Amino acid sequence: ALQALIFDVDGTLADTERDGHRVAFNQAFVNAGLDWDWSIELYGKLLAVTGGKERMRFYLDTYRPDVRMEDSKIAELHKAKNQYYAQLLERGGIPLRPGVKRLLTAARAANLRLAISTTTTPENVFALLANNIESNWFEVIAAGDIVPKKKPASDIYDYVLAQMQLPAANCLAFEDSENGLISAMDAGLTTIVTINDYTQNHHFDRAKLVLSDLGEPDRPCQIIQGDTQG
Ligand code: XBP
Ligand code: MG
Repeated sequence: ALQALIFDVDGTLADTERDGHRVAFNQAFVNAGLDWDWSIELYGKLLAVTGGKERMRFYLDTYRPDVRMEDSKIAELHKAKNQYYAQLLERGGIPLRPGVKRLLTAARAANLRLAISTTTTPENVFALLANNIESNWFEVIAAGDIVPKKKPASDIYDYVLAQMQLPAANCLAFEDSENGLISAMDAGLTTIVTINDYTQNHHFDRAKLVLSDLGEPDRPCQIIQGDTQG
């Protein structure tokens, strides 16, 4: 039987990328005197690489092969980015996606266990939750560099399952991206995808169900792929 729900964060619990992380990255770049400016469109391409530090390295390798940058400098920029990100969330910048709070509340009432499996830095998860719900609703918050290989590797979901001492068959994962879906599926999890602007053209063939979002009573979700039987 179903015992736990495991959630991705960025793009799934909230639309944090375009108006959150991306804006914060650009603030960090300006503040460091760099002329990098990640447009909405470019950021969509950069999202192919998960993890903020890894994303900056990918950007340099791909678009600025002339620039040399130490890992320590990238780590410094990443830290500054996350501070800007936290400030942005404190201003109430980013709400949870439709249906998220409703589902979490219903799951708790049904005694389902809850966990988080994300590529983002732990502080970013706490910043998002602090402005929306109690972080103690989640018994495991697996985030960032806690595993060496980020999504699409299954490591972060494997880690959550090990922590919860649950077989994948008793859990359901929620994701928004192809990298996230691959990660969850490779950990053996049945996965529901809620798409967003950045991920709507990703391949979700292996998902159990693909939805526009989790919906609200006055604004039901659209079923993009899959059926509701079984
Ligand atoms: C999304 C990501 C993250 C965030 C930024 O991960 O790829 O890299 O864009 O986070 P998920 P950091 O959807 O799995 O939560 O800068 O803190 O790495
Ligand atoms: Mg995501």
